[in-house]
Amino acid sequence: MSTAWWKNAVVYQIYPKSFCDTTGNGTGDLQGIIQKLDYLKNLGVDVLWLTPIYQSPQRDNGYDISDYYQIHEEYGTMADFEELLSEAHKRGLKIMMDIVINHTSTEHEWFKQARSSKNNPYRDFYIWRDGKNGEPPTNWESKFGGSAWEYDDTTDQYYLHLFDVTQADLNWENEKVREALYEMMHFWLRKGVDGFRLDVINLISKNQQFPQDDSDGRKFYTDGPRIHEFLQEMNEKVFSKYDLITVGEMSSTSIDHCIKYTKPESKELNMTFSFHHLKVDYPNGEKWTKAPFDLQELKKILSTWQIEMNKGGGWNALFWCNHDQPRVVSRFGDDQNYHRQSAKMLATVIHMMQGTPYIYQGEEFGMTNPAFKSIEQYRDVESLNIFEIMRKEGKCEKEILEILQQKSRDNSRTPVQWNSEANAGFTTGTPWINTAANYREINAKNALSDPDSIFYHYKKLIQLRKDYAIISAGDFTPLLEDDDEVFVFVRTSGDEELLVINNFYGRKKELLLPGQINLEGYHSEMLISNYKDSKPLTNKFSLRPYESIVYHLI
Ligand code: TEU
Repeated sequence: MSTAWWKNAVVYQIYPKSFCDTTGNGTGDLQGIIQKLDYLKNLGVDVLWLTPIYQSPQRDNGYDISDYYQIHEEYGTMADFEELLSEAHKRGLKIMMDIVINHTSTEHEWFKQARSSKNNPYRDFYIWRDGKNGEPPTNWESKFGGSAWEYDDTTDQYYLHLFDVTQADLNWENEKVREALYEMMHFWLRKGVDGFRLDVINLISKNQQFPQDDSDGRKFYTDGPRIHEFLQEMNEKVFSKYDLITVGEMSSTSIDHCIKYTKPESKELNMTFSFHHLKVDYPNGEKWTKAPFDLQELKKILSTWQIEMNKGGGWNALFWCNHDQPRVVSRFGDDQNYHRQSAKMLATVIHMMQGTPYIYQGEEFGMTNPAFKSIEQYRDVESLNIFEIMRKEGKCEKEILEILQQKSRDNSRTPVQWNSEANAGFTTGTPWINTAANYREINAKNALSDPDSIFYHYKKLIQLRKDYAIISAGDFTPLLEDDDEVFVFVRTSGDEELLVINNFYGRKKELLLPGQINLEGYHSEMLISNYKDSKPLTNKFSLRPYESIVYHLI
């Protein structure tokens, strides 16, 4: 039934906790999203992805679900959700739910039953193993630090948790688990939701030997032995019955697997998020260091994924930001001296590639990292764990705080800056996490009243994707691959071309296009740029700081 409408769509991610609070309790809610639907319609996006809104103790802000069938009470009620769905649909906006099925909260009824005795019918819903000589069953590490196994003295066994100790991994080998989860997905689809984002979905199939070596164990469950079989089953039993958008969040995956996950013949998913391009500021793979980013590496990774996924018939989800990543303008741009120019340049890069672009709340008007000064300002379970671990390793507090300022997931979780009133117009109460201090200048209201704002640049990029088929369909070729200041690429479709030029730094750049670009006989038009007076197409450019221009050649 798939019409592949999602190939031309743009998705907007909402982190409800930080989006808009209508009750004054300091936490965003579903009514807050309803209030902002006209704003989102104006931006021009097609789909709204809501991060988890189910009942949850909120240890990991909803990625720890205690009941898949209830709305978390701070967010509202099921009636609020139904109202949101219908108000969104009235405006032609679709709703994508976040499906977290690698694990549940340890407060989920299944886990409570499972932990109570070895004979409980739910025992096998989770992954239990005996310890080895008083040690955990394997040396696998949790993604949030420490062992991935937790000892439970009721039954003298360990359970697996790849994330927080309150996020117990489900046992996908058990058919009853799979059936229960498919039934839950049908429940939401019957309500009328339009798609799913599947959390860490490539981690659900574990190597049943539970081997170990001197690594952290991820190779024994990432893109695991039965992953494609499980996704095909999910597709057959759930997705194939509806016209949906499905995107899998893939933790440290490979291009080959992503092709297999997303090519239509596989009947698995529509598209995947991969994260290799967001590790270019992790020297030697280490996230918890303060480090500059490597543009060469970034170009290489983006280009390779563009070319190889296209060749293999796969489809990319395109993104810079989400609720786990720092703000892109602070990360790969300059949020001080070239806030506007660099935010627009980065937007152009993502929106001119092949795939389905995702915008994370606040990105569309250039929200920045908040530069928190003390550990008391952080809320994220990962950041708080890592803080303790780094302290134990002997790092001084100042150094740890500098690392968190750059790398913490809370960088993207501060309240959406709606206007210059108290708490950025997010809440009339005390926000659950501090607002970035720059909200008086950087906010949605200011952006809407300025025709040259970052917001209108995003709006235009979204519209261009609707107007020019080449933007979603064209082939991708990188130019000037060795240049370490600019990212230039060409998109091609039949006789048509797009030339996309981006200066990634705050200095001028003399640029000569390579000989293979033959401009003779082409009519060229400038589609978008981030300076008012960018030059018509020639072979030679004197680019200004962060200048970014797209030409359409026909
Ligand atoms: O994230 C999975 C994931 O692997 C990350 O991006 C994670 O934040 C990173 O490894 C930490 O260094 C997803 C969700 O997006 C995230 O918010 C959840 O915490 C996680 O799954 C567990 O459900």
